[in-house]
Amino acid sequence: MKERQLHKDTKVIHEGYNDKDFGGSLTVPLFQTSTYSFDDARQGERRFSGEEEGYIYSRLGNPTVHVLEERIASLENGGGALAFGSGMAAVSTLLVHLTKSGDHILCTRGIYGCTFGLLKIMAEKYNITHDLVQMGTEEEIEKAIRPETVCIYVESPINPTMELVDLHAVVNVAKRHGLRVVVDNTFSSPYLQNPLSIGADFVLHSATKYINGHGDVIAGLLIGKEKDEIEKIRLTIQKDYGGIISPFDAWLLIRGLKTLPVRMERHSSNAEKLINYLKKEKLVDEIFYPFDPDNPLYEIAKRQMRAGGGLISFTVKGGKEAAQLFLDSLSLIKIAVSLGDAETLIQHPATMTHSSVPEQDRLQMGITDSLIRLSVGLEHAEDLIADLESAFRIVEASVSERA
Ligand code: LCS
Repeated sequence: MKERQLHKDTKVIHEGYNDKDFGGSLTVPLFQTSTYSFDDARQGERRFSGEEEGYIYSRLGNPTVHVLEERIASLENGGGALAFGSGMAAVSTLLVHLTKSGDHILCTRGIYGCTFGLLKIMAEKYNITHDLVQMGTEEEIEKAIRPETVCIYVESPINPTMELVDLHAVVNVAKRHGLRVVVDNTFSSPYLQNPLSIGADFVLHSATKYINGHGDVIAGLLIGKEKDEIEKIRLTIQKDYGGIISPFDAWLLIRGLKTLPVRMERHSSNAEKLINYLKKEKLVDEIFYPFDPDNPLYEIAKRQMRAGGGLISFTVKGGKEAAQLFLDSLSLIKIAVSLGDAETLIQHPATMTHSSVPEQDRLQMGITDSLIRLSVGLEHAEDLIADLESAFRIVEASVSERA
């Protein structure tokens, strides 16, 4: 009988785990151990030489982490996956794997602030250079490729501007030039977008965000098209740089992941209600949301994403002062970086997540002092709208007082 492909909603709960292998334990057991004893010295020798499969030491592999890796690989339609102690550990491990001194990385014109910081370190210390470019068309991408370019590094939607990049266009160009494509899929989660299915080679996640979903873990995931390459990274850069996840954090991610589809549906429907409200607010200038029919890139969003997700960016009239007063005037919505949690979080990218990016680069990324990023949580939309509304009215009163 042909094996039927399970839906993602089922895979997040069952993939990569057979309870019968673990005494019928319904949930995945937590293997909180640093090492594993061998039956005898010869077995230790065989495990180290690769002659015999089995666990050696938890930096090289752990049964709880293994279930998480199998599950996420399947959800992203990949051949294999690795779990890390942070999203940045996943990003840095992959970029070290893909590059050597003299190479060049082509990036979307916006990237997360610490990824920008990592690229700066790589340029200054190891002569691995990069360019941040707008990837609006295939021609635009093609023009930016240099003889030394080895990979295209993409965020879509881009943190924090929510600008979209056409993944099909990126993959087309990369194929013509023999370049690897890396997509940081943090903002979409594997439920809304699967870049490997479009032709990317690697997908990254800050699992701190939607994958965990509960604001209590820092973690990263890397998924690759080819299992062999992922296993090579496991036994070289991940092993020797050592940015692995703890078994307990992997266990929490397995728990969080089970509700990813229902959470993403709710994040998306809440966000749509909030943009409908924000569109009517006179203190709001521009709104950036993938599934907004007024978004000029809506067609791209529909082609590569299942729904818009929970992140909205918008600009407020009155610049930094108004933006900060707006944040300070909220009560239910928390002022915090991070995203993808049950709680709605709001932040000011210019002075928070992207404050380490020099002003000129920041402005080129589209991060002005008026930009605010909202991570819409799972609360009732009416309560969130009421909180936003009362904060806007405080800002309005302050502006008219000064006028
Ligand atoms: N990639 C993206 C797109 C991110 O947004 C982040 C973190 C990372 C990678 C790094 O992941 P981490 O090491 O924190 O798990 N983004 C954050 C943000 O926007 N606010 O706080 C952290």
